[in-house]
Amino acid sequence: MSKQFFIVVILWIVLTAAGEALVIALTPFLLPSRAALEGQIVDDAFRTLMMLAVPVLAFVVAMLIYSVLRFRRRGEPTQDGPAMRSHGPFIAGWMLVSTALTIVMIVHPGITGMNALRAQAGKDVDLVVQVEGSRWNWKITYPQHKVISRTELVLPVDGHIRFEVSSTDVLHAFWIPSFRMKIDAVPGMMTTIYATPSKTGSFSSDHKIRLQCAEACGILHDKMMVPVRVLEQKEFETWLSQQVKVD
Ligand SMILES: [Cu+2]
Repeated sequence: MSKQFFIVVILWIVLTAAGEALVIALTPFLLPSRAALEGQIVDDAFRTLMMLAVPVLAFVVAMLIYSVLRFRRRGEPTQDGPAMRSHGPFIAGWMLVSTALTIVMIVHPGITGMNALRAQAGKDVDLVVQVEGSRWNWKITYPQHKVISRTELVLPVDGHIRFEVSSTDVLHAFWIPSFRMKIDAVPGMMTTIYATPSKTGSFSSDHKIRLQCAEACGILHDKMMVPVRVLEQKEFETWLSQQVKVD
């Protein structure tokens, strides 16, 4: 093993170990608060992708650091550098590893994560909530209870909820950051997404618990938000009973 190769490999291992430690230590602080069961699947996928990305980045940085230090030139160059030579085995190895990593990511967390979300979505639905976006507000309907809310989205904790999402004008997107669930609101069609709130909470104490449009839909796009409130089942029923019924 040449000395150059040995130094780069050692540097790579050290940077990878430091990077993985940083991912493990910082991920809980980087991610927004989580308030739905489905969020665990998404967060696990995020962490796995970060951990797979670290060795790739570490290799590039290790090569860069070594090359900058080892092959640095002091003062102005007086002539052209040596011609570039291609390194066939190195390129083949790089392609092979990149392709293998991509396939791993497609299988896990790609397919395994989608299957886990699909299995979660397939559970019995406790509540249907229709969410209709229009520039620049959300209309929230509880069709089973004939209730409409335009000022907040109220949900029961531990209830498996199907959101039926639509739009009256342009593309919007249904997004509750702390649920990690997002889907387009498309004019002329209904899209569905499922979530199971896992803890009580509200926008007033955590601004990630909000329904936010996530599609640039016009000048007031960022204001297209309603606060979310997750209540105990009993409190949710009380809230429903206090609302004006519509036909
Ligand atoms: Cu919008």
